[in-house]
Amino acid sequence: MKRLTLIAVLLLAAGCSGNVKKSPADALRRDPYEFLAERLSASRDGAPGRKVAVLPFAYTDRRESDDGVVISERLLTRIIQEGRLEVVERSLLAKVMGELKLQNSGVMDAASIKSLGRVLGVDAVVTGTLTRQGDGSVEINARMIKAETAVVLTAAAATVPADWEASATQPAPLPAAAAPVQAQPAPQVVLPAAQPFPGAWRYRENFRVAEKSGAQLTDYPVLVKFDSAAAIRLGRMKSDCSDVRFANSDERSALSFWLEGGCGTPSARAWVKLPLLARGAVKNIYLYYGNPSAASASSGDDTFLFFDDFNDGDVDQDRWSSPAHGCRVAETGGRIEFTGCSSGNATTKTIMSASRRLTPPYMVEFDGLSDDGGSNGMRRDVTLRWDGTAVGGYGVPGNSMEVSFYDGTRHNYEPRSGISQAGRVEIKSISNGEIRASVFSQEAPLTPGVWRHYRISDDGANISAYWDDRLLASTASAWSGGSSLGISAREYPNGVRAYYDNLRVRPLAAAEPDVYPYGQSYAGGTKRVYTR
Ligand SMILES: [Ca+2]
Ligand SMILES: [Ca+2]
Repeated sequence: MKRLTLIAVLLLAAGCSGNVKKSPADALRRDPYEFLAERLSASRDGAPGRKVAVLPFAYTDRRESDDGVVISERLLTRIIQEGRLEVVERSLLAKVMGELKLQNSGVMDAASIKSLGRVLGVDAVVTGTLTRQGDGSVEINARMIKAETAVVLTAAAATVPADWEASATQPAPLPAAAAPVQAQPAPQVVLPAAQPFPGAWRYRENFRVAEKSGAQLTDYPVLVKFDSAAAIRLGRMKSDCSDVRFANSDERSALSFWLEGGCGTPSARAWVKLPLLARGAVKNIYLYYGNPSAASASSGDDTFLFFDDFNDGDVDQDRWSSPAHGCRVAETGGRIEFTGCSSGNATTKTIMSASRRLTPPYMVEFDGLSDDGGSNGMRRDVTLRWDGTAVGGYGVPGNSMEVSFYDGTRHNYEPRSGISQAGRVEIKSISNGEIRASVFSQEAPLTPGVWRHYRISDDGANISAYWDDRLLASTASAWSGGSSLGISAREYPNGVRAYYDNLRVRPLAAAEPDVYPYGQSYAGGTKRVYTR
């Protein structure tokens, strides 16, 4: 009945509009989200530019699902594209809903809508309910509600295919050909064995991941920051974070992750690999903890395309080969050390080559340290798109792109054809050992003995270098050589040691997914105690 009423409202509105806009039938054949956005944006009440909040939609049968978040997110995007309404940013909405202790149920009483409207300063909120149809599609009933009075201003209905469901079900391990991605009637698949959660884990926090690049991402690590300080202080998490686990949107399937650091701080950093993040999807993932008998499951090898934490004291032959050796390389103290690579102004160069082939787009990240034993400093080179050959007395990569970071204390030192200065980055195109093009960027002199974080992104067209998350230099490159990755270091003039640690390579999307805590308690997300 209700649905019929809404459709009647819709048809009436269309019939009365009197202009030559497309009929609802035409609109429905177009894009259902666009159709809804157009209807809601065209609400009679209020002037253009009205500010609205789009709440997560929910199923009428109250089943637990990500679907409402995906749908409201898509609708929000279309409303923005429609350009007639101002929309509250999602993270602000989540924060305010958390502070007001409002359920994300999609159905809200008048008082809640009024208080939400006041706090957010919006004129109206968009809410909606979902009904799963027999063919697996989802019927959306959306309403625009005036915040001041909680009166429904307009309503519209549409049916959409559940085309995001691949992201909510099981990992699709490798090529799409082998993975049935037909829409299933329900995303809440109960999985058989080997699903450890919740089991002995007593606490969990809910995070959401929003796909932002417009492409389907597979085996994609995302950075999840969580408040380990509070959880440890309350005795809920082990002090070494070894009981930390992550689960996919089914709340059960374990996700590979690597704990980068920050255990014991309010901003612990974990990279969590999502088997599949559908285009435009917003999905739940869960952080579990509170299992005193759990041992660490953090694994960089399982999370990244290529990884080395240099922790076991041996340079791993299955990870690295050394096509050009000139100085000592050793794993020591949980990092890899380059030392004795030069004497006076003469430099030699060691290149370690990753055994795994890597093709853009990807992101290389590592931590770097230079000790303070030298009078000048250390140059650190990362070679990308390398054909694997080394030429010249110093083992220069034959054909490649190379990013060099200069860690040191002295300016205006020229050891070679290029200009080496403290605190510089250089991106070079190298052809048969000759530098063809070079981009420099100046940075303040570094403090030796301090670990810094380095990133190099290669999206296939541009190579960009970062220090401590700050972009320093970027250059377009037409070079499409090999797929080897090399690392090296050389000192000026002598006595300096250079270190790499936590080197990893991950796939790179055109835009990183957004990861944010989601729940009633904004600081730290929702903590659920499992009672058994
Ligand atoms: Ca090793
Ligand atoms: Ca290490």
